[in-house]
Amino acid sequence: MTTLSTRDATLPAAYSQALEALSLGPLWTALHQLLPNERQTQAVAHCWRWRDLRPLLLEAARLVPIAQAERRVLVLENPGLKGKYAITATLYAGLQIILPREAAPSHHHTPAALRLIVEGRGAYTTVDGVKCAMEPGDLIITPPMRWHDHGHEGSEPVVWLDGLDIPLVRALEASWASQMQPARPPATETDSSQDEFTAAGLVPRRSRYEDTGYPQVRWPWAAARRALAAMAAAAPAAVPVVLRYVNPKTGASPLATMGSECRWLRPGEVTPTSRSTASAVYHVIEGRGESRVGDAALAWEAGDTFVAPPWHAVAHTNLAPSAPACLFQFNDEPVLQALGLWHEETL
Ligand code: 1HN
Repeated sequence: MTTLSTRDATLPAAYSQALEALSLGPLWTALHQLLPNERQTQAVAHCWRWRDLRPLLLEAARLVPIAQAERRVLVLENPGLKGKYAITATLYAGLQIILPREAAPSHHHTPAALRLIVEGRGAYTTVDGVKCAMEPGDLIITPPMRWHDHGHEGSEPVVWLDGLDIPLVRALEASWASQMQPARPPATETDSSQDEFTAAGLVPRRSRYEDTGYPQVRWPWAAARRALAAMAAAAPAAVPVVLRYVNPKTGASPLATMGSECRWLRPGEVTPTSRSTASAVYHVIEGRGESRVGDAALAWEAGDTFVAPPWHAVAHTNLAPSAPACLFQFNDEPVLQALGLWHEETL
């Protein structure tokens, strides 16, 4: 937020001082800053290239022991929000790296997190004892106040994108985390996406997993990709191919604060342009293309992450002549929807 003008230079100095002395401020000096006629954001459109980030992540893994870092993460800081550890006013994003045989300790906290696996195999996240395998493209959520840690049984570095609602939760002064505890062996070998939520429209009458209100915490990319490919094969060219990740028992966003989607762009496809009051972080799972975000043209390829601040017109283009492009996206749409603040415009 920019500093608001709280002084009216036309007032007698003694009057302004009297106001200040009593912790009072004139509204009329700041009214139009509080309620601008155009939507405002300090966040800017930006793309972080995997090509640039990957060597720096591998170097972090050499330089910083996991025991010291607890979470070995490079944070994607919006250039318009320097020092805020935020990619938009409400969302946080970072890239986390873990090496074979490392363990990142267990904690729980009020902010919600989601993870999209970028590279490598053999790592896992444990969410309240449920072991979630991490394969490239998988989505895993850690809902508020669920214990989680990360382990690695494979042989290559594993990197994932973390998305959290920390800037929002901090604005509400509701951010809190437990002390770290050593990671404990998972209580299950699989998560419910592997044995209970394997087909759309079918939910177990009774789950063998504990009822936490979050029946599904992992969405394997293999299943999401199959669903996208089937939809793309059948949908007319003008129909965008987008799937939302949902709680299979309610159809709502699995997390109250963050929504997520995956999108399939057919070769050469250009999407319609739209803007909404939500902010969104995109991650390229496969393919190459370009997205227009406001006035910026962001070229991207697999592994890149880019941000669309609120009310920025967005359109995506798949630049490959014969291959699909797949974009993952997370956003703050559920919050805006719940507060009656969500609007969308097709341009
Ligand atoms: C966190 O708990 C994780 O558990 C990653 O992997 C990133 C960023 C801010 C606050 C908590 C994790 C985080 C985080």
